[in-house]
Amino acid sequence: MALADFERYPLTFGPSPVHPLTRLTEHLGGASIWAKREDVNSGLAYGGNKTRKLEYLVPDAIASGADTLVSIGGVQSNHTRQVAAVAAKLGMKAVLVQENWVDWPDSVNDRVGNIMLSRIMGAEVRLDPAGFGIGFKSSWERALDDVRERGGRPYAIPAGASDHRLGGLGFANWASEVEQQERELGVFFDTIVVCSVTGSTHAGMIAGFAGQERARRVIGIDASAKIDETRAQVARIARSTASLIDLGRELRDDEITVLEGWAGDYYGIPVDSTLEAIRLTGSLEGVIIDPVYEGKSMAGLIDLVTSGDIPRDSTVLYAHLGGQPAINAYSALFR
Ligand code: 5PA
Repeated sequence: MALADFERYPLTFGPSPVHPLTRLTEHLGGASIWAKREDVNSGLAYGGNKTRKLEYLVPDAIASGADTLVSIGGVQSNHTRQVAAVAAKLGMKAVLVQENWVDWPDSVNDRVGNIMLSRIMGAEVRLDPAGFGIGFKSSWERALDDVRERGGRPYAIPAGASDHRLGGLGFANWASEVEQQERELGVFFDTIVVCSVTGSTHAGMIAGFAGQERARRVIGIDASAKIDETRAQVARIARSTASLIDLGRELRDDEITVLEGWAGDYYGIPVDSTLEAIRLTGSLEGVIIDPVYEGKSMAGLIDLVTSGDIPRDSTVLYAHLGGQPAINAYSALFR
């Protein structure tokens, strides 16, 4: 089946905006940098990368007869907030397992930002003491069982909507959208920079771009501080998505690049380069990025451009995947 044959339930405004980051480009004095903005891609609770992925899961959820979306993430998960919004939009319930993925001492961590938004939208939020991990969790299985016991019909959405048959399709479609926008704008992005944690954002892009005529670098920046797991997950999902959309060839290893060096020691804890990237992007462009994901991938972009690893004549597309609500749990860093 080609990508266009998969059913897509529209949750976004349409193609997300693409625009140049002129002052950041001037400041770095290197490659020309643009952004594609998933942080403003939808009217559903601020949108983000998961909203795009969910466009391809929703038809499957509806077809299954489900009445409850069940998912999992950290306390400040952007993903679970987007699941809550989609459930509200569809007239379904949401049960969200919110684990203690980040040992972050902010006293309002479990009250503001994403978790507050999920509560506002009527989701059942379950705080769970388990730590960071992108695999399948017993707490999630328990939530699914509880919904069944109550007579409900759950639809299971794994962390980040990644480890799901359809999880890579949203960003395979993003790749087609980029190609279309390039035609309209008269540019070619030879390098894409994207944050990677549960993997299907980056993986979907790899599968989507692999089917295009002109080759480009799709650089994933690990923000999980568990590089081996991230690489393995991205490779696995990229290959399964490529085969799902009938790419017609195997992906080569050199098409799958996840770089480490900007995550710090722990998922969810910003380091100096994260904070510098956040301040720089905010003060030069008025664009807000978060300390968990986008601050880390932007730190990677800044270093790769500054070092010349991304050459001066490159045109780079930074995928802004959303995530700003979590910044409210990090106020101590910006006093
Ligand atoms: C997230 C993920 P992937 O998980 O698809 O690799 O995307 C990484 C990513 N940027 C990048 C933002 C703003 C994100 O929210 N967030 C997770 C969440 O629970 O919110 C899945 C981890």
